[in-house]
Amino acid sequence: MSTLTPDILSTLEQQGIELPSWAFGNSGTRFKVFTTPGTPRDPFEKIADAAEVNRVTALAPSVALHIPWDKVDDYAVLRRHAEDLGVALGTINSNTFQDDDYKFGALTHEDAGVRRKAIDHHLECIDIMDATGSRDLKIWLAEGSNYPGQADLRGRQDRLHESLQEIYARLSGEQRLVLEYKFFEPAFYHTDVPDWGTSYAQVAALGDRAMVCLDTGHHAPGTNIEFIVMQLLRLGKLGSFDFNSRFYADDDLIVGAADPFQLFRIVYEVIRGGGLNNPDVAFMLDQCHNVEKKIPGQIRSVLNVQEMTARALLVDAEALRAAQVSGDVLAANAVLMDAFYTDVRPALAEWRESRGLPADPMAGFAASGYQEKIEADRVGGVQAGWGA
Ligand code: LRH
Ligand code: MN
Ligand code: MN
Repeated sequence: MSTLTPDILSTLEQQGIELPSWAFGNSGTRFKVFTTPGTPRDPFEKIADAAEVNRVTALAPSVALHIPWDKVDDYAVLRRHAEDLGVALGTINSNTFQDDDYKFGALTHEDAGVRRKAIDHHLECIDIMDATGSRDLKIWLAEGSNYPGQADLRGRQDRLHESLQEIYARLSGEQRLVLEYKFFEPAFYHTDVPDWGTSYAQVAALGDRAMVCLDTGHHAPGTNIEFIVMQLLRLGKLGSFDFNSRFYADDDLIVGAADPFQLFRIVYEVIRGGGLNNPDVAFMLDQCHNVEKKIPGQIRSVLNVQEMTARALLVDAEALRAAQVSGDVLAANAVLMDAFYTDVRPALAEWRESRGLPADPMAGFAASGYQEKIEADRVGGVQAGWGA
């Protein structure tokens, strides 16, 4: 355990990464959805699969739901099912992107009747949060236009504000609203919440319990995402991450797969911004496993986040600061790179074993027989929602 100090290990022990229920369902591109043997047939089975990820990693204590993909008759029953398996129900995601009524918008729509329907959907999501014990309502809006002149850009911002205000007013206690931005897609000319600035402006107008959600795949290529992380933390408005990785656009690949260094830099700014859990920024995954097995895909993902967190915790903050103050460019850069290049995997494996976890969770899961069992037991799994 040479590289990781007791301080670092106790910080890592508190790390929790929320899994998206939809990562366990079938998904694909607009060209083809491949079915995967063993795919869950209902939300109960998705949660059982998520609990497996937590069982072999102790890193994934909660599962995010997407409504209506995860609609059930009784959310208290789903909650108990999750708790029996050692996990909690987490963020509730609304969905206003798969209904014909929302072709020209939902919370921003010109027609008050359509806005009413979309607001009511969010109020229903808050009722679900009351039953599941969830803290966060996550809103991503697929709203925008394809052609200049098609939409009244300014009127839509005003209507968005009014709609969000009504939703926000329904939250109670510790509940929060997190507003996710995305620079394009499905709309190609303008998007109503395209960037962190718009999301920030909208949530700042609501109140303290409204925050920004940063999905790492939702920026133009070359965007300095860690700078946005720093700024939102500085402003006290970073509520959550949707982690994934991308080569081109919103690829939803395994976090840390395309650019581990970027993940390291992002986590470093979280730590620099106050620590891993202070302020309380939810670490969530938002991924799809189109061609690889889903449970191992999620295990790989949470391990990638843990590894980059361990490396970010290794940054010698004092040496870095001294180099920055003295204007020693190369020394400052070297402090960061020394931490990034440290292979923490052997130390993490040893630490896991000391806590009764498999040293290699990928191997631990493979040896458990769970994958073979679900492949034999489950026939006719559901789609994650994309293309459904
Ligand atoms: C949109 C998005 C958003 C949705 C999820 C399924 O691209 O990132 O978070 O809820 O994908
Ligand atoms: Mn997302
Ligand atoms: Mn996305």
